Amino acid sequence: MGRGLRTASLIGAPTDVGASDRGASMGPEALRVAGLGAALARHGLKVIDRGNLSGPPNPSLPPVDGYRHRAEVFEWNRSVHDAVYQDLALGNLPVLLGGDHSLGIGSISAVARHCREAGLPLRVLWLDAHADFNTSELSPSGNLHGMPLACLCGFGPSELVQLGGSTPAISPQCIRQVGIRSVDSGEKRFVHEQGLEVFDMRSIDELGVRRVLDLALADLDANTHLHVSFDVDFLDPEIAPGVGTTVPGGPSYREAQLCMEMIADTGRLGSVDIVELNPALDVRNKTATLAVDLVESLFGKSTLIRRPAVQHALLHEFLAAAGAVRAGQASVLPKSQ
Ligand SMILES: [Mn+2]
Repeated sequence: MGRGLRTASLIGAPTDVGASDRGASMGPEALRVAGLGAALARHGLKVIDRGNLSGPPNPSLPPVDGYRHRAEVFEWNRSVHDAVYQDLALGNLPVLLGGDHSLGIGSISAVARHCREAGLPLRVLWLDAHADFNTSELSPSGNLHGMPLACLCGFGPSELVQLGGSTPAISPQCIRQVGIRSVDSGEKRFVHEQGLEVFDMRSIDELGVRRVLDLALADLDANTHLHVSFDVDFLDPEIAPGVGTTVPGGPSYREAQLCMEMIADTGRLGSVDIVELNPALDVRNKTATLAVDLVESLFGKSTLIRRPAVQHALLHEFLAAAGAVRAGQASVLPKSQ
């Protein structure tokens, strides 16, 4: 990192076998149509579009032993794992275009394997309305897109749990969840027992995005690989209607932008999932366009070329003067520059 051009590889996984609603299988094309490749290229990345992986169709069957489409979810995740792992080995930054969120199992187990082999610490930032920490016993639906984090932490079907070659793929300690506002009742207890660090919407209400992201991104060191798993349902459905499982009360446009910009500021971003975009439920591809806009920020788009020292100096000058104005000691705002 920091040396020469970084290469982002777009990996499409057009499937919705892990979801409740059909349509997330069209997500990769919608992201491409919204200009994802060109947007990343504008931010100094070399972009390789690897096209779409292939896998089994959606058989639309009911759950068997607590899981829907277990075999199909495994097939897709095995392909995702292999593709992501291969790009990481080449030094590229994989961008998984989902597809439903069960694909996070393949993607993150590959990232975890890469980090284990390279001796890098891993931080997984999970931006989502849901905790995705269900098990077959806890899940009301059996849909595997509600279970990826539990699978990654060792709880789930053996073939998914073992996908990355070491079980569990990750420990709950490396996960930070942000934006959570819908957790099933049994899942709630399990998340607590496993000690997941969850920044739910209440914490964003009370602390603000800035403080929450400061906490979620604390203690990254110079080697840390930061993986962002961005479920588009993280966003408030008012601005992002194109998802299957909308939950009201999510981050606003500005809150989401700040979140992405703060992640970019760390300079540690190593891999990304963009999942659960459902064009069948979208309005004129508006959610895909928004997702691309936010991903641009994730890769460093900002309004200004920020010079932290100068910005802070001006801010302090302003705040000091504003305090003086309130105290009746001054009547004018500070001259800028
Ligand atoms: Mn999710």
